[in-house]
Amino acid sequence: MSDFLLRGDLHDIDPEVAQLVDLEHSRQMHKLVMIASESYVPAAVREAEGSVFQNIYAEGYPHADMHVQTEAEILDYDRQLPFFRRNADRRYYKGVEYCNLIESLAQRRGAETFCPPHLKPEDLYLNVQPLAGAIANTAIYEAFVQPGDTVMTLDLLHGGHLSHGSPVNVTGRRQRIVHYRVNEETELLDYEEIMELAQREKPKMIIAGYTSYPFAPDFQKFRAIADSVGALLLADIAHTAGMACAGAYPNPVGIAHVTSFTTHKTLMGPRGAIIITTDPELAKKVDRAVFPGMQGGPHMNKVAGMATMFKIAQTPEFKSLQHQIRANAIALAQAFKDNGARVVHGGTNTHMVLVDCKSIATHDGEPLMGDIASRILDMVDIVCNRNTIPGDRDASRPSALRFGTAWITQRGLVEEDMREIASVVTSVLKTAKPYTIGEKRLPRARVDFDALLAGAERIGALTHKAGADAKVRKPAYPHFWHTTSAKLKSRAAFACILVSGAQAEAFLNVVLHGSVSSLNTNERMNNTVLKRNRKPLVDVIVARSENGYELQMPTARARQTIQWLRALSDGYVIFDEGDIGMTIPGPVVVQE
Ligand code: DSN
Repeated sequence: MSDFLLRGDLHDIDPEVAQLVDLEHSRQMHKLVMIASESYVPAAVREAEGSVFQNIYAEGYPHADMHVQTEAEILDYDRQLPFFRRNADRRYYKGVEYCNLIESLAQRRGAETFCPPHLKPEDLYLNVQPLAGAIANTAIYEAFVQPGDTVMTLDLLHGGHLSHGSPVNVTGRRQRIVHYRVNEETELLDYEEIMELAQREKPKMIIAGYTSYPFAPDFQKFRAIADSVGALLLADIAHTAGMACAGAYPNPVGIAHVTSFTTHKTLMGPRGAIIITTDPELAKKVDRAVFPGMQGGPHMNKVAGMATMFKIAQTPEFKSLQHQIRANAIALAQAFKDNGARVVHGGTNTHMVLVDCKSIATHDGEPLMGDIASRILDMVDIVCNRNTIPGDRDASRPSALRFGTAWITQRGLVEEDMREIASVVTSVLKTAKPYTIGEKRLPRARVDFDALLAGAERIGALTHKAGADAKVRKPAYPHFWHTTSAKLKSRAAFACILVSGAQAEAFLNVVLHGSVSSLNTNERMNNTVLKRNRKPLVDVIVARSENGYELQMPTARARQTIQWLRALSDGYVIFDEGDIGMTIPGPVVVQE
């Protein structure tokens, strides 16, 4: 019988998407990813996430009796299936007998993982269905605060989250949001100030837990503040959930009324979120707010991934990893200080470090800003993000960088590697000459080419040493601006570089000594590639072809020339010290 099951793997059916997946995997292994909200999700979790649980609609929840069952009881198929056939469950569709089991398993393992010593796993109520952290938090607002109620959270600019009442998020529109801030001098949370604010504003809900404040809050103090005004305390440990269940960060479960977290950051699970309470009445409100309040069918494939994630989270290896993540962040912060950069908030006791770019470089009164610094670091293959810090006026002009150590610790890097990273970051960014462009005075900067290249080479050595998924070591990542093929080491006397693209002529007219505008197709001319301050770099023969402009030069000079031309095209290196912000036309394509 013929069917329509559309068999075939991704490489067979869709080589284009397969190639993009391979390239992305290769990028992740060939760069140092230091985005604090990311991690490398283990293959086993991804396998569960890619499973046929994806196919199922399971609106509702497992049978309430399953809440108290142990893992062995949940997986006792001989008992579970007759029970399901006779009693059904709290779901709307049939065909969910295994969904009940996988969801109960994820809940049970999660309860065991987060259970504080004074409670039993059955005292914890987990909703594992929220599709994302912001949705989990919005559901919590839905469950516990009314429109117009006051909610107290850390200011986004000081480290709070979009879903902590930012005016551009739904959580900032229905309630009255009051922000606490870090102390201006210490840049740390000041519990007396927070208590005073709570007494004055009488919030109905207080949120503790942050996306870019690098110290753990004191959840006991927050609970005391919440109790003093009758507020509900929400601990949002999205970033630090993995550390919390490993004892590398305080576990708020059993202290806060409600705890929320995403599952894909330090917890290294699928993209999704979980809400935990220890109060069955609060749990009922949470469940109703998630489904049907916020969502329809849960993504059961992610729930399957969460079950596997929690199995991994209970291993000694995972616990060691989380402690090393923290140790690495502390070493990184110290190394930044040792290299003269200002570490915002004074340090860290989590997985993240914030560095004030203004402290690293200024030029003609213009400070280095976070966006451009993050772009420059991407060129040296360190992936991090711009971030606001206390003192910044708005979220669109952050003056800092946020670095996270989860992913690089997973790959085996340790404290001495953190010192190397901090040294590379500061040695590259110290060469920056910031400037602004346009009426909006958008912050930009350019750095020294040699420093940029040396930085990329040092990070290349670290990524080579770091652990990688065997599957993606080869082929090497092909899209670095700084890599060239082995052919350039050949004995051929001359090599040829092709410069193409709509801007090629205009680009070459700036970076070569002589204009190429007079050159017709199939004509050639002698010319010179210019380096910094328009000094000669290498003499070339330029030939115009159908494909663009061919630059012929001694093979020994080709690699450096390709790197230089690509860097000029990308726009982050200094060409003319007298005119740092001069626009070089581009981008162009520079190929061997
Ligand atoms: N946007 C995430 C972060 O990077 O912190 C949180 O949702």
